[in-house]
Amino acid sequence: MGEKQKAVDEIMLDRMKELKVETMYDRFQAQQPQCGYGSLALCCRHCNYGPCNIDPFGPGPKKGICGADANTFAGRHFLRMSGSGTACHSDHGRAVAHLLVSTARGEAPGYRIKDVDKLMMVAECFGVKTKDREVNEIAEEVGEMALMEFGKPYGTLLFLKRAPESRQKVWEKAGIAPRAIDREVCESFHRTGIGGDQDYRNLTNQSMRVALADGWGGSMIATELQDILFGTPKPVQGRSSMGVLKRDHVNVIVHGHEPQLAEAVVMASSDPEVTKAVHAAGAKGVVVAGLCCTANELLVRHGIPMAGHMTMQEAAISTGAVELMVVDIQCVMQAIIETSRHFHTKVVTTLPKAKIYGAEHVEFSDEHALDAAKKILLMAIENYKNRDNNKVFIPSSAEPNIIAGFSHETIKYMLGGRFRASYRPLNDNIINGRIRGIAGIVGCTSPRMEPGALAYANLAKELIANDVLVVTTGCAAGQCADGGLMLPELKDACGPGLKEVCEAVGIPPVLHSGACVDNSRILIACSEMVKEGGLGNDISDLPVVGACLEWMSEKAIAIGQYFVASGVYVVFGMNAPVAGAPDMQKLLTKDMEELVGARWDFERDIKKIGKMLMDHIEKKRDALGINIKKERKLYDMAERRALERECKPVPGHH
Ligand code: NFS
Ligand code: SF4
Repeated sequence: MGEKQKAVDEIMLDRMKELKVETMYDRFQAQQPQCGYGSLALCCRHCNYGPCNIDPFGPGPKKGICGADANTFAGRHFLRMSGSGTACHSDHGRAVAHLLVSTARGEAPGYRIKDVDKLMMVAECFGVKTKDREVNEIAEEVGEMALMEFGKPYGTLLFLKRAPESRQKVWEKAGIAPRAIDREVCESFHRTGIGGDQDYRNLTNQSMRVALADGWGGSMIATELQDILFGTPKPVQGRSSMGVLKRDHVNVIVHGHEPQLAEAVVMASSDPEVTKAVHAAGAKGVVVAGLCCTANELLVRHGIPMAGHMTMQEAAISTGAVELMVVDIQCVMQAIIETSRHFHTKVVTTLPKAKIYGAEHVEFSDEHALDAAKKILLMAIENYKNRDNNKVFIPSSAEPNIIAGFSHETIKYMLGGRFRASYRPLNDNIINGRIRGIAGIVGCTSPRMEPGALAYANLAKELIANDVLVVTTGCAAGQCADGGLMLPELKDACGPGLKEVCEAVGIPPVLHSGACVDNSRILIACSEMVKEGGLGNDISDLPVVGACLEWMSEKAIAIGQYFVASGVYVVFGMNAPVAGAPDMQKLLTKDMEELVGARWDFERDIKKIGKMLMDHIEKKRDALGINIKKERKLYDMAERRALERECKPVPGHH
């Protein structure tokens, strides 16, 4: 590869080739060419008259057997993806709500309420009384209220009122304020069956509503309740790279999404019985490392190392150094069973709703989490003796030290200082132009990109060089970490304005905010920026953008759609999932702007995306009138603060 230093995924891929281990890149090749109808959303098999195809170019059929046209095909497809993505994040949120209730009742040994402040905040938001009540009593009621959000018969979601009022009005006017979460998911599937909703515009309204039930519902419940149980992320030092696995240790990888499993494994790893067994097995200790979003959860809360992101799960096993990979749900590829057969690695599933044929199963429950976690660790230790040292290959690539753990509370605290946590300094720095805007870089990694291409990391570099502050989550965050972008020294790669701010505040220019469900933190941050004043009246006025370059999961579509429906311009790489239906595509990429003040863009050429994002940021800045340099340059931050004390900012005036 010439002079370029190889990235970990490239190194591992070479190794897997050497060992003749099949990879997702091989299977990706075997799938080429992929079905054109499917790629364009012109395939429907929602009933047994079908499958039906629509011919986009030639003389073939333009309708399904029921008469559904291309826009209906694509509208239904898009809604089903949004509904399915919402179901994933929300069912995860539900599990956390159950855990909060059982913890409060003392029925989940090992777990406890860690962040009482956040509990109080959520209690207030839910209208739960806190005065003269025990913490556990409040927590139980908050958990039950959260569970009600999934199935309440009347009203809209309680967290919606955390959005700026103007945004709530947009939702009301468009008729897309989500009701109970399960109801929106259920209705989405109802409407997309044969003979249901057959107007792509109406279908898209529902895809916004169900996606909002994700962002402001299921995902937000997951994030906030996890913070209550496991702690709100604060900046921590961590490591990311497969190099975190150790030759002389028992290596256990926790893979999936719901942090309750991973937290239990971490707790159990210091159990005396476990420590004793490790030493008896001749190992120096146990390394617990994360993969995919579980990794992000562990990293931002505890600084526990991250072994990799989505497209690296087979590679992690192929180090030959993993005694056991324990998984819960989402983004766990069935292929890892096959990979594990090349090595001594055991794969263990834990949830009744997610078994994999060929894996061992240790059932995990709130009541017996610690026991299950201990059992799993002992299985891993027992397996240590089966490791074939000749097969061990741990890429010794630099293990970048990273700083992660930027919840929206931390950002506020770091910016505003201890006594006056506030977004004021951030807003001021955006107004004075030191920071041009903020980009959320989120989402999956894909074999459609060459290994080592580091598309997210390169985009992040381009943005920070242009004074755009980057917030990142999910596998995109994992890749940015691998790209060495979360080092504090990186401020030298920033434009001069952003550099100054990062230095003053002590943050890296790329902020790791957690897992994919934690994108809800970005919604809250945007809402608070609006409420802080000076940057317009609504989220859609902010110079804020979102991007997902290598999307693959339906969850990514739900996330994109809730950002757009919340007023944030979003660009996705890869193919547009509705490309065979021009009106539907125009609705997403143009007409949605009139409805909700924001829209999608899809761009295959990843290199163009940075410019699209920056153009949008500048457009918003122009509209806010903050690009008139002479007005703003006169005030520095201290003067602005002084000014502010006299005249409180009126939202929307600048
Ligand atoms: Ni998000 Fe996380 Fe990764 Fe994509 Fe999968 S792990 S929830 S879906 S691939 S970012
Ligand atoms: Fe064909 Fe209509 Fe049935 Fe879809 S719903 S498979 S388009 S007949």
